[in-house]
Amino acid sequence: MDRKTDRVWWKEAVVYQIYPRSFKDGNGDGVGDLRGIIDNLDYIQSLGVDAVWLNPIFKSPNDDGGYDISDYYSIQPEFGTMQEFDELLAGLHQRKLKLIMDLVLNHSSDEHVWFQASRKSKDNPYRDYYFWRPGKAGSPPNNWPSFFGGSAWQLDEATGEYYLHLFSKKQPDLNWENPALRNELYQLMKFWLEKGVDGLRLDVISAISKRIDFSDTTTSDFNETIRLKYANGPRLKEFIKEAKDQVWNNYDVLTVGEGPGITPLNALDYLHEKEGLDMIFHFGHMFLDQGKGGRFDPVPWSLKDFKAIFKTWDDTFKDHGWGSVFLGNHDFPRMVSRWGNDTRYWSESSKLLLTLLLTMRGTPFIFMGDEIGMTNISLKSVSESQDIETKTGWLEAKKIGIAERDFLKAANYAGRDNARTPFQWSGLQKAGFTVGTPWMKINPNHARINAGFQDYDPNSVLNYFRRMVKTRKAHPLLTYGSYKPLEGVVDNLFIFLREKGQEKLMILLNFSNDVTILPKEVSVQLNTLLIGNYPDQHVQGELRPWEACVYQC
Ligand code: ISL
Ligand code: CA
Repeated sequence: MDRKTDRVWWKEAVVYQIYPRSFKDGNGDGVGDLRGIIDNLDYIQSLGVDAVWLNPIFKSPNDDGGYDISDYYSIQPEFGTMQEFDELLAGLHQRKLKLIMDLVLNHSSDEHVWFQASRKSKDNPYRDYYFWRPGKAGSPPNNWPSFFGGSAWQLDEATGEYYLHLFSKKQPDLNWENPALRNELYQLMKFWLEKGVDGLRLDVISAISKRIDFSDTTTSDFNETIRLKYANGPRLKEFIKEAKDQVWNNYDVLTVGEGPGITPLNALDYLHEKEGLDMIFHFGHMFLDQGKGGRFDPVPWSLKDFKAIFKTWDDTFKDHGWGSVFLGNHDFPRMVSRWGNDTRYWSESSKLLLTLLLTMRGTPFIFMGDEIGMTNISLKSVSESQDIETKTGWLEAKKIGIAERDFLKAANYAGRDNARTPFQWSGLQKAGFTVGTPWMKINPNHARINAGFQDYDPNSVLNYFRRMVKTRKAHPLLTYGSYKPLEGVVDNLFIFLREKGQEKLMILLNFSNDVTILPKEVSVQLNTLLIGNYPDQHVQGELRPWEACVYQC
């Protein structure tokens, strides 16, 4: 039984992702916080979005941007108080906005009381809340690499054993094999759902079932190691089903799982109305420009491959399950810098990418700042990075003799700092983000790119985004209609049809700096232009550089 045609809020929603540390500082300490979000709920509502996905706001030593939780029941003090959380949730609900929280259940912080107890002794009742193994002749138990460089195992002197951490050594992996641990996680999820939270984004959910033989990885391709060794473990479906039975089925809650390593061939294993997740984030397109060395080994990408991945994933979800669509988030560079042209065609390509997000089949997730076309930042040295993945990536690169200049080039193209620069509210100093010293470098281009200016400019990226959201809402076929890409068009054009009943829309995107002639068989179908990203009328028969058009056929 599948609810492909059922109408549910999260299929019709446009979701806006907020990275709280960088959205707005409400108390002048240079760090974004809940007060800053509360004070800008009207701005969020003005976007026309339906839900907010908040990156983790739980107590954390902030080793990995809050993805290292030391207390699942309290708010990160820098972000505010539980009262402010309640105020934020009420403020969202008053505006008919839903809240999706980001829960990290694959690992905790090493400062969590569970881990503090677990490491005390081999027979501590909490020992098996984590994975402890003896080393092998003075080496780690196996050759698994961490996402953040080095081994995925850390020797703990107190008991002379290693503990597993797929991410940083301050993020020990939780042992889902242990039912007592699973029950603790179910309890904490109920705590937040009882408060009225509408959705959960489940961090690295694809990795919660470990292959406890811990056999070595046999590939040097890190994304293959994720797929074969970390993700898709033997009990993954079982654990998701149990969480569904124990918790999620008792609430009207959206569950969207972050699924590195999940592929089109097995994605549906994890999605099910009664026994699985509602959606996953898949990373097919997000690894397109990553070479064998992973994030800091960028390689050219092609629109041909990009289109093929969208087709493959749309095929995966066309009859069962439901897709999510995103082009950026807190883990990836800014979409206009990565997929568009953030110099000469900055405005056109920002709008083109927003058009793709809002006309593609699947629930669109818009990363804060992309609605105003925020771009990558250029770090002058690795020491300016605030991201553990870049800092440890540099340590690894140095070991193999890569020059800082070369590593920095890769980090400025692909690093996560790009997505974490403070939101650019105004052209004033510090971009209207804070009156204090910002925790992270602010992009100097905020003088030109900011929400304040764009709010008043009818042709701004921001107002185009607002119009594009309204267009999506006005045409339910953009939610529930079919998806059919045009094959055989020239490589720099991405053209696809959305159809439902008698209505048919064609979306035409020119991913290039060149004026491109439209094939005859396309032009003859074009009737009324619903929306386009050039202020003046569309020239029949061609697409201008980075031109996006949505036509009624
Ligand atoms: O797969 C990846 C490597 O390029 C990234 O998408 C990412 O590191 C991975 O998917 C897990 O991301 C999530 O968990 C991490 C945290 O650092 C990320 O911010 C979070 O999105 C560990 O909690
Ligand atoms: Ca603050």
